[in-house]
Amino acid sequence: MENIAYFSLGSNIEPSLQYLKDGLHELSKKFTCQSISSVYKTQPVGDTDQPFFLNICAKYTTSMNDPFEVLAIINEIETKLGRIRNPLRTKGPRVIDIDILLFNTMDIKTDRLIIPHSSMFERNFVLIPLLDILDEEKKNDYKILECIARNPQLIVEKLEKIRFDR
Ligand code: PH2
Ligand code: MG
Ligand code: MG
Repeated sequence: MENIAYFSLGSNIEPSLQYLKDGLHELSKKFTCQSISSVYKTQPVGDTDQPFFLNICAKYTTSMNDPFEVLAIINEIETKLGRIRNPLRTKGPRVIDIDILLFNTMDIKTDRLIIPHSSMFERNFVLIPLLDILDEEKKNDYKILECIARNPQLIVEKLEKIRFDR
């Protein structure tokens, strides 16, 4: 069976756009890319004293049924691209962050993985790119537009779309 995974990618260490492209390239080696949002330049949220981010969302299909297996691959890709975690500043600058937003219609809460992503509905830097690619039906199910309207205003600038090779 084909499983559908939506990912969020973010980078705020230069060259951010290249890190996003490299992230997509690595993801497409493991999963089948269906669509990629435009690139958005977004104001940092949470830990605000850091550079602007570039954020995108992407939809993939996969024969992997286990989201923990998907998580392990994502963590490998982050490490390969040079992600170093700072335990003293968990929301600080990063070369690449890849998060699983949705996996089919799965609803799980564990220590290592929460799906839908625990804070995605409060983050317009996730929801605005997601709106580009999310199936219409899911936009309604998750009330994405209502969530965006409810969230604090975010400075966002829409940039170009990344071309990708499958
Ligand atoms: N990621 C964070 C914290 N804050 N802000 C923006 N704009 N974009 C991000 O990807 C982001 C953030 C931690 O995951
Ligand atoms: Mg993450
Ligand atoms: Mg994150």
